[in-house]
Amino acid sequence: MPVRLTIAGFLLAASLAAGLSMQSGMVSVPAVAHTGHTFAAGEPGDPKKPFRTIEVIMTDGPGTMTYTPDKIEVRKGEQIKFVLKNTGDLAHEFLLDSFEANAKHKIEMQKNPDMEHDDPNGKRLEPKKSAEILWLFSKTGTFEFACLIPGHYETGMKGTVVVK
Ligand SMILES: [Cu+2]
Repeated sequence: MPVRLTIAGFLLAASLAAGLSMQSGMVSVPAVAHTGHTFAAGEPGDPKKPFRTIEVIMTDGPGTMTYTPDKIEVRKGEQIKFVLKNTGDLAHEFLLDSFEANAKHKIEMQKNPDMEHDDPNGKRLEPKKSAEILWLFSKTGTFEFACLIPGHYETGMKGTVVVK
């Protein structure tokens, strides 16, 4: 993708300008985040403000992959701390976004299945790991959380948040 190469080239140039040495031959170019990423579902929360905690269990079994719960309702302006627990045997993700953005992102993930997520609105969890996301639902609408590791969404790893 020419855009990514351009950004990577820019970052490399920036690193060099910042005085990083190439002598080791191990200069690491920072991974380029998903291009055009927006927070359709609201914005990162403020830990100093009140929040409600919702635990979301991610798991897998023979022919099934699920989130529990898979339907969540919140009020506009409410902050939710998602406590994510992967109790399955496979890695899973929780990516909170619009349906459209998740669908687009899913196509990217098919090309790059090992894409790591550690964003304000999304985490990738190895088996038996947990993580938290504090989120402010500042807009009404119906949003989606999804696991976009190839095959997982189709197997059932999707859920909705309705913001009223
Ligand atoms: Cu998954």
